[in-house]
Amino acid sequence: MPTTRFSSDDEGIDAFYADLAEHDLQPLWELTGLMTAEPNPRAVPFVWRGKHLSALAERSGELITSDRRVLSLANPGLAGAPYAVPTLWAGIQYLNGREVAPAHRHSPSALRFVLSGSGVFTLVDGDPIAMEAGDLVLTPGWTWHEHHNTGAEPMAWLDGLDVPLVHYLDAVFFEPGDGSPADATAERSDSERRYGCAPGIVPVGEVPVRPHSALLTYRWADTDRALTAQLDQDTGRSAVRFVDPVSGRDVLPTLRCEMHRFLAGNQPLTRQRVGSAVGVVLRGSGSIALGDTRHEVAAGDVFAIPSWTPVTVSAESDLDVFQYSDAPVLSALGLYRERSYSPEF
Ligand code: GTQ
Ligand code: FE2
Repeated sequence: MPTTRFSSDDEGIDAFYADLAEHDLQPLWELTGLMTAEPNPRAVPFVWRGKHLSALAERSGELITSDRRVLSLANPGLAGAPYAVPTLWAGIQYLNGREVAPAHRHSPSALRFVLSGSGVFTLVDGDPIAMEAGDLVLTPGWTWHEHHNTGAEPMAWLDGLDVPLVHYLDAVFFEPGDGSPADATAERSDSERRYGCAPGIVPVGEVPVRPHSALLTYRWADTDRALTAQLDQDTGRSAVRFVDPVSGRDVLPTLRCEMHRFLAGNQPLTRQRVGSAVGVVLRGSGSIALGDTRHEVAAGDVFAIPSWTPVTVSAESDLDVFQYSDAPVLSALGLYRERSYSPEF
């Protein structure tokens, strides 16, 4: 099938355009939208309501038996693709009490962010990591992982993956486990014991060069302490980034993770960043302006931030927002930019 045929009022040019199409060629001078003054994302700024997410996840728990019971957050601008933004997957995973999501591994990297509940252990290459509210847990690309709900109560959490990006790059690999669940539990994961004991202290010896963080979980108590310590009293804001304690780099080669705190009545700041992001409200309430639209948000709400969308957060009660983005990719390619300014309300 020949490619798009362009047309012209000039007979000679029109015939030329027909021949171009016949040979699967297109004239640059007729193309629009290739070079825009600024990013022009197809994804739209969007909010999924926490109350809907939890109710629907709960129904999936009653109705569906599946290895991975996950509702994918599908951005309405992305033509039916199951992606929150063009490069990132966001999903609500739900495990009933005593349920297991069996082991597998894949080249896309994943993170889990827990909004509430407890009882689930994620085993990453056999290392059991307990998941509790406010915790960030990593399952880097090609690590084996399985989830065990050791409690009687169901538990849900947010999954963030780079699936769409890896898919566009035609780099998806997947391997199922052998089906025998390794149901280890531990007070503290091996990864935390070695790399999460104290800030800046890591074991002596050869550190294996890995593209991802040596520390596989970041506990809420630590995040909370950092946010409190770094609060700017004038602006009522603090923001922290999660990094590999060994290299100082982002936690995953494709994903940057941050936690932002806004005290009630904070001084707002508008931020624009190149690349796509997903945010989730852990605690508090307020309004988040995405472009020209202000959304009232509360704990559990998840939102999509397409590239270069101005974001302004105003807290009504102290607000904690977790965010993950594809910034390491943009950065590695020399494409990252950001700017911030005082909003004009
Ligand atoms: O927990 O292993 O939301 O493989 C999507 C793909 C979760 C998982 C998702 C996955 C997983
Ligand atoms: Fe997985």
